[in-house]
Amino acid sequence: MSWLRQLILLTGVLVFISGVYTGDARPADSQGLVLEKKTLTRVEDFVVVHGKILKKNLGRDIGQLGLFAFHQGKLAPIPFQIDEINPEGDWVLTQVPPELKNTNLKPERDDDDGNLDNNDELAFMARDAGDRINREYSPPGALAVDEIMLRDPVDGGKAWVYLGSFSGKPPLSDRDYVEYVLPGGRIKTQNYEMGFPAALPIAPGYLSIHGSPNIVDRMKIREEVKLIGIKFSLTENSFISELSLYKDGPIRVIRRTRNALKFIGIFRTPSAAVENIFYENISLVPIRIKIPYSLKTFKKLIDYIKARAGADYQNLHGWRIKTEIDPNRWFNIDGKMDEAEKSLEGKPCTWFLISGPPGAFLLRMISNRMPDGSFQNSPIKSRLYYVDDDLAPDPPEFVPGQSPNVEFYMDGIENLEKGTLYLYAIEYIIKDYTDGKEKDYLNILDKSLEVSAD
Ligand SMILES: [Ca+2]
Ligand SMILES: [Ca+2]
Ligand SMILES: [Ca+2]
Ligand SMILES: [Ca+2]
Repeated sequence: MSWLRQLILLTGVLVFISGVYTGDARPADSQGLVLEKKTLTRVEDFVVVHGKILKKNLGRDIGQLGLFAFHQGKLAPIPFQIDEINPEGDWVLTQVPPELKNTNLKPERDDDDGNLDNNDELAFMARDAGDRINREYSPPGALAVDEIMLRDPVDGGKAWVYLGSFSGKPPLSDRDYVEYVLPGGRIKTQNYEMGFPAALPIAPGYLSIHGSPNIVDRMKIREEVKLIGIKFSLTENSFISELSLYKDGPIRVIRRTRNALKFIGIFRTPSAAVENIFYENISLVPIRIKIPYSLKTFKKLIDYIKARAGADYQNLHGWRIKTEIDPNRWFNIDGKMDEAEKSLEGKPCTWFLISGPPGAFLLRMISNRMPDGSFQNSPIKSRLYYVDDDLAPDPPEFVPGQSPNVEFYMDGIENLEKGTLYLYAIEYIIKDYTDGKEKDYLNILDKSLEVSAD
């Protein structure tokens, strides 16, 4: 029976070897390495993590930090950027546009000059996050590692990324989602291209989505103020706007303009910095306004303030629009106002969506949130201004007629209190739009991803 013994022995050895072999052959996805599979399904969100929760890497040189995710058996660098914010809460912008090289604009520095601190921001795209892995495998050569977890409050889906610091240059991804094209500062991504007139670099004058022709006539700001019986009016032409510093990373471009207002050709307000932020699929204008005194104090002097702001479009015949007023109802953009469209005028509204053959875009006006998404008590409320009429001029404009002109009336300015106010306009460029898909985009802010770090 020695052959039987040998067979048993051989089988045992084979089982043993195959066991060992199996273990060695799949180190990448073995039980020991992956602790939890990625279940997060959201793909459109960007993620911003404040330095203060990245405890393991706080104080370290930003140039020596790398971000990693585990996908299909491999831990690899993913695109990210860390943007510094100074103690006053302003962006630290480090790049000077070539056309401004001979001015006194200089790259800015944070007070710790390039280290990760509490208010600096790590930014990356949610879809790049991956599986959760055992800490001892992450990432090779790293001196310290923060494990960052994303959780979708809608369905509980999770995903992870790993921020590691190194003794020299970290391994980096070579993917770049957004391009800043100079001179002029155009934005180019897979989803859209946006350009700005030289005379008014704060306001986009060119927008192509997924290869469409330019759909923008111009951005409009129209304001009428009556003070102690005297009427003043402002348009976007009342702004003096100049291009300033920027920062162009793989995830977003932060583009600053400096803007002042001129009144009746004589007065000029001090100029204020405004930053627009551009991601691959989202453009964002967060405005931080410091209000030096309560406008309520002057209420007796103010007869009224009427203000509206938004965009007048072009080349959109055949597209459709829906709004928050009745999210299930479409209106045809055809250069004519019908009765149903007229009923939209002046109704409370914070978003609209326009959809056509190349894709769709969703625009939100947000006045009740702080930059971190938490609630802000603001007297500002928005209502819809909507005119789809090629024959109704609204000067000043480049393309005569409103085709359509979609803006927000901003009510309540006269009730502003002393302090800091945040206002956001956010535009989402949506690929392969299907009816109802805006819910995913509204969730980006309304049910934002929860971020924690360990
Ligand atoms: Ca800082
Ligand atoms: Ca810093
Ligand atoms: Ca119409
Ligand atoms: Ca027009």
